[in-house]
Amino acid sequence: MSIREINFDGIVGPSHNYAGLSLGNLASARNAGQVSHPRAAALQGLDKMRSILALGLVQGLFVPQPRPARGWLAGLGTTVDGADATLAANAMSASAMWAANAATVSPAPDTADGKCHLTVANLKTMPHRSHEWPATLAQLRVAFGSEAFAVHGPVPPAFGDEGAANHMRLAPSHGEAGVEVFVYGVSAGPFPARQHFEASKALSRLHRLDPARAIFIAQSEEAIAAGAFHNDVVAVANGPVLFAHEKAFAERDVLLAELAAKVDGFELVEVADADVPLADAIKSYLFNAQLVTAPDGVMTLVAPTECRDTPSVAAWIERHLASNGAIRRVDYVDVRQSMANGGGPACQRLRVACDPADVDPRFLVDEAKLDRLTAVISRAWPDEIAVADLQADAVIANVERARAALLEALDLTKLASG
Ligand code: SUG
Repeated sequence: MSIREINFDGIVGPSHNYAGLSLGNLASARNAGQVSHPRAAALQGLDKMRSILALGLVQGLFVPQPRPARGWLAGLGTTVDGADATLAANAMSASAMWAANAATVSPAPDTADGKCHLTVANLKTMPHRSHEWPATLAQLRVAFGSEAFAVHGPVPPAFGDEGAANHMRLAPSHGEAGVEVFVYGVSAGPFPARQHFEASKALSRLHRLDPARAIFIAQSEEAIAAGAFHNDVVAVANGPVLFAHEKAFAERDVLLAELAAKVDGFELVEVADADVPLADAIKSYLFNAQLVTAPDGVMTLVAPTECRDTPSVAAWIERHLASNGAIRRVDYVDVRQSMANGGGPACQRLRVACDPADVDPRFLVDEAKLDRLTAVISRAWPDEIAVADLQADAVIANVERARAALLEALDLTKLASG
């Protein structure tokens, strides 16, 4: 078995829009009411996948969900036409594009039964995200249908779970036993804490982790209040390296002591608030970058272009690269359409360490497949969507047609209804 890191990116759905639905997500609030560009958004996502392939990594995808979410509206006793504008927007969100919130993943070397465990996230805190999980689960069951995986339904909705965005894994290498860090939120001033401690504990049990190698740590209240609605906005891990803002965690010293004791070769790359204030970290999404080890062994940060454009962040990156630190290369990607809704490069991907041979190949991509997807999206995705038009018949027909064309191109029409 050869375990490799695979990033499964959510293809940006044709209903991508800026309805401003996520309280505590500053970009989503700032851009509420803007006209979105679904085609450009999806093409930016495909270009990011090409950047990852170019590094020599394996790349995967998830498909957009059926929108509008007609079944969810029916459960609320209404329809697309009958719903008020807010409810309709909740049913039209393309938020499943942020695959880091699809599930939490514990790779085989960490689990008692030697399977790679995935638990779909219930995303119960935000209405527009709470109806994602059934279609996500259907997809996980196909992509990870082999014996090598154990796919779990959601943790009961009493406890909010937002998936891998609040989970990090540190290990000497992807194929070795790791330490899993579950980050939860307690209280957040004006904003909701989305990951509940009980949900994190449940995940560690469901995934059959060794309790000695699971760490539970609270997000700092200051980080959530500053707009870090998910931990992956202020921290990311790769191999034995933790890259984090100094204000990410409530009990920073406790976490670092545990990691130093439990992870062979643990290395901290910490950014001081004096160098990059929390507000700049959140605006630029420095930590919502993909920190990956290319096959040539070079640890690379695939960061949003906003990092280059934020002076404190650009200066920090320059100093770090010159200092011979753990991150040896920084590549920039333009995912501005997603960023405007608070989703950076790392939000768009679910990282799964597994043997690529165990994954349904329809969920893996190469350049040729990306070319085919580019053609479908260029032809079928709407150029733009105004929030006021989210219930318009023509918009809805276009969104449904576009998704059907994509499923057809990927030979995944069995996912048509969810
Ligand atoms: O849940 N934005 C998402 C962004 C998720 C980012 N994911 C990670 N950090 N892993 C969210 O807040 C936009 C809201 C709208 O469509 O109006 C939104 O849902």
